[in-house]
Amino acid sequence: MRVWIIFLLCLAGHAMAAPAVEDAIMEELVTEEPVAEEVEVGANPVQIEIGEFDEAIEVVEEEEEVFTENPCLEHHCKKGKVCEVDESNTPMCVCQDPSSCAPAEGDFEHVCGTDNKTYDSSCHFFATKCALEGTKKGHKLHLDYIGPCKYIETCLDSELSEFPLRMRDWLKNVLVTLFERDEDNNLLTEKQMLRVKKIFENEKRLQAGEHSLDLLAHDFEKNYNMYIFPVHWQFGQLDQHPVDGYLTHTELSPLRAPLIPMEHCTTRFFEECDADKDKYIALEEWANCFGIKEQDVDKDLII
Ligand SMILES: *[C@@H]1O[C@H](CO)[C@@H](O)[C@H](O)[C@H]1NC(C)=O
Ligand SMILES: [Ca+2]
Ligand SMILES: [Ca+2]
Repeated sequence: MRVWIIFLLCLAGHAMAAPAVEDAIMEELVTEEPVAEEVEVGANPVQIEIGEFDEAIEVVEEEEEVFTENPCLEHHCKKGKVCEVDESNTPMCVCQDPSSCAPAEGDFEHVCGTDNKTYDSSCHFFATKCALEGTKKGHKLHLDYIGPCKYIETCLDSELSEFPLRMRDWLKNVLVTLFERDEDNNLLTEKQMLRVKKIFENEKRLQAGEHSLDLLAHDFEKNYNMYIFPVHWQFGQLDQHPVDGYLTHTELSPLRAPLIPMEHCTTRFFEECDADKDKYIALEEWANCFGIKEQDVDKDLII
């Protein structure tokens, strides 16, 4: 169980921040898991790479011929595909056979698809998805969350309203931690640093820790301005493929996938966040579901 939690947190850490701050983010998240400190993050054998969920990132196939022995060495394929050469020695990406994926070393490598089927690993999942490419079924299939499929409790209305309270507070703390750790200025840009500095130096800031929902709600009301930037920042972190002011299911994955097994309101929260139901979460929708007022939504904050 412990490894599992660390695994999730490493993932969350990867998605949200640079590896150097993973343990800090872990501290933020695992307030009820005191065992976390004993485990060395770097030594965790089950860490997976940042690109693990980037199913939609098509690596542009290279046009020019590369005169190397094996043309596949220079030819990158997206997840679920592998490179093969045809008769004329031209490399191309073809669907990977799931049986060629490395066998999973345990449950913690399993992933659950939106078809509520457990796949041995994300490799197995993406290989399967590739084989369904072009079909309606393949189009609808996404990686839903990390871990074997399980029963996820229904999220009640009252619980749903708690989700943004904790998430906002967490985002603010992640940023403050990044600021504190960022001696070399490479975790945050200069502009971001200035914004977070203001939050960090604000004496009224609610310190990181376990807080009641009442206190979180009260703080949001009183110190509303401190939450505007963290909400924008997280959106910018996710809106990368492409950077267009909209989050696709895949772009949201690094945040959702590790969170769903721990927070049963995750799916419903992000579903309802897409207010116009067009399958994309626009910045305005995102800001709104975190309680940021319309007049404070500012594309320029995403730098
Ligand atoms: C998904 O699968 C799990 C495990 O097999 C099961 O317990 C759960 O009820 C399923 N969920 C849905 C929505 O069918
Ligand atoms: Ca996008
Ligand atoms: Ca939308």
